[in-house]
Amino acid sequence: MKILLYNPDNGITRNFMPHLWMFLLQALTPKEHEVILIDGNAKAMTREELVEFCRQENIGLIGIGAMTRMVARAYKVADSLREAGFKVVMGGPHVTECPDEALGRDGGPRHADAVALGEADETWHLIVEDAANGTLKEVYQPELDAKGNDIKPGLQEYPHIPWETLDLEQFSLVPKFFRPMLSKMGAGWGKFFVVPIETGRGCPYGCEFCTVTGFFGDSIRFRTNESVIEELLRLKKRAKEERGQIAVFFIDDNLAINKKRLKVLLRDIIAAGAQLPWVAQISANLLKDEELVDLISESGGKWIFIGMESIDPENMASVNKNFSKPSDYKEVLDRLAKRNIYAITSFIFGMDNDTTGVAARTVEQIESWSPGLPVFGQLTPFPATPLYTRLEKEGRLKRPKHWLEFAPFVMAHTPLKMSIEDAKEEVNQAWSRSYSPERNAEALEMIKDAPIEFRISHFVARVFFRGIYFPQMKKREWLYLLFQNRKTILGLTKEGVKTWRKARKNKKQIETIQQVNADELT
Ligand code: B12
Ligand code: SF4
Repeated sequence: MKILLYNPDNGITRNFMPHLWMFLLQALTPKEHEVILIDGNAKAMTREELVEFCRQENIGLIGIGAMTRMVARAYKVADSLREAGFKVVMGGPHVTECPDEALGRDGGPRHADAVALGEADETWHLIVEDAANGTLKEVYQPELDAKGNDIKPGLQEYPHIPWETLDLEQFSLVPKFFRPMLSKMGAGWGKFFVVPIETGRGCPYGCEFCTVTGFFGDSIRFRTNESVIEELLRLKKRAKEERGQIAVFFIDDNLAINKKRLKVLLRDIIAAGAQLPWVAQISANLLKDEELVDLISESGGKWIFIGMESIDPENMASVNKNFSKPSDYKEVLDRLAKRNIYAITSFIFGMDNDTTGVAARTVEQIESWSPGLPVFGQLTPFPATPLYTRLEKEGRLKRPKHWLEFAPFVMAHTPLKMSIEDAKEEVNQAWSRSYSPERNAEALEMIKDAPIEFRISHFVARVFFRGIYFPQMKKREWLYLLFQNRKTILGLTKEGVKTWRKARKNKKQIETIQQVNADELT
């Protein structure tokens, strides 16, 4: 049987990183079946085109995964495919939280023939077998323990994802028109992929707005260090062979949740020479350890995503995230920046103690810290989170099924001290100010003593991150952006060329000395 795994596009950015679930399920599919992957973020297709594709390929089962944010799109795609007679199974966080919605048991239309609840590592092969035998059931769920909770898959036996041979072309982050020029630079920058790798699952912190503790559970499970390192080494080899760049996103929700274990993993990565540039999510409270930050740096850590949420401790308490202290943020970022590691700092507006002006107040503080890449969003009640339940009880949900009428950056409930429109405006202001050409120049000035390669990568990251809120897809948009930042680009280019010439001169001098020494010896 041929199986299509499909991830709908997120409606904002086209291209960032492949979704791990697709590659994982592909690797877990019994070998007699063929699996095709399509990520709508990288390969845009209309619903008609997708139906036609499935007809031509004679697809026997379609698996669709989606976060809450893109579930409405996922339902539309599923509807078109089911109308054309294909069998659709849906999985992922949203349908786990709202299975009745996907199955049409809540009075709404039905979108899926079957749903996979929770982690599907151990149920996927059953779904495939049942679909192949024409006996697909409605609900697939992991086995339950004595307390009625899902038995979570252990990650000690992790499947082999063949990153070394997979066609990743659709995920290259380098715009096509830059590729010929960039492939000649240094070790080669004609292709740049970010690849997701998980080293563990689960987070016990239970922040009020987060689905992770509910979905993956509060017991943390890890892969073996050997299996993570083996995956890294294969990626490293591929990057070298293709004269491109591969960075890794360790997608664990809190990579340092067990600091002792992370330190051992990072030491093992260093010992095996498996370093690739990497980014990961780590909460601020776990980044106070100098030894850990040293190891992060030595093992290739470049960017750390930190869910800072708010600079107001009252807000942090209101979402059960008291363990992360705004008063620590500056010190944490400075500690990272000392090692040329920068932070992606995530903030949420529209919390209960936020008032208008929160963007200006927050950005002012951010600008006084070592520069990073701030990202801004609004508080969103995802289904099955404690936040959703609280707001529902308080009668504050304006759009209880906000995902069915998805509106970017529009809150689904009214914050206590500002309006929904205010919150949207605050988010907009924070993005515009943080990624303006002036701010980009200022951020680079703040790290002027860092080696040029770090400053270039910082600038490039800023230009890409801006795209989360202001997507730049077309050549014209890119050129305009580069024009706006021309002073910074010119400065970096001049210095880059100077450094490169100096390095080339030094190399020549060393070669001449070596030649002279060799001549004298013969
Ligand atoms: C990596 C990641 C991202 C990446 C993008 C996704 C990517 N390309 O991988 C980035 C950083 C861009 C991102 C952004 C966002 N993310 Co995110 N992200 C994650 C993260 C950390 C890992 C995802 C992952 O790969 N997990 C590992 C895989 C193995 O797990 P999985 O995807 O759940 O898949 C398993 C099962 O769900 C199931 N399954 C999944 N799909 C399917 C499909 C079928 C057919 C079947 C049978 C089974 C199945 O099988 C898999 C194996 O067991 C998760 C948290 C987490 N730990 O999952 C949050 C998470 C998915 N993100 C979340 C959110 C909210 C967001 C944002 C909306 C945040 C924001 N406010 O901006 C944005 C929106 C993204 C956008 N614009 O598209 C929420 C989603 C909650 C929800 N109910 O939708 C999560 C769960 C985190 C959280 N704090 O609650 N994210
Ligand atoms: S620390 Fe991160 S992953 Fe863990 S519960 Fe809080 S927001 Fe979710």
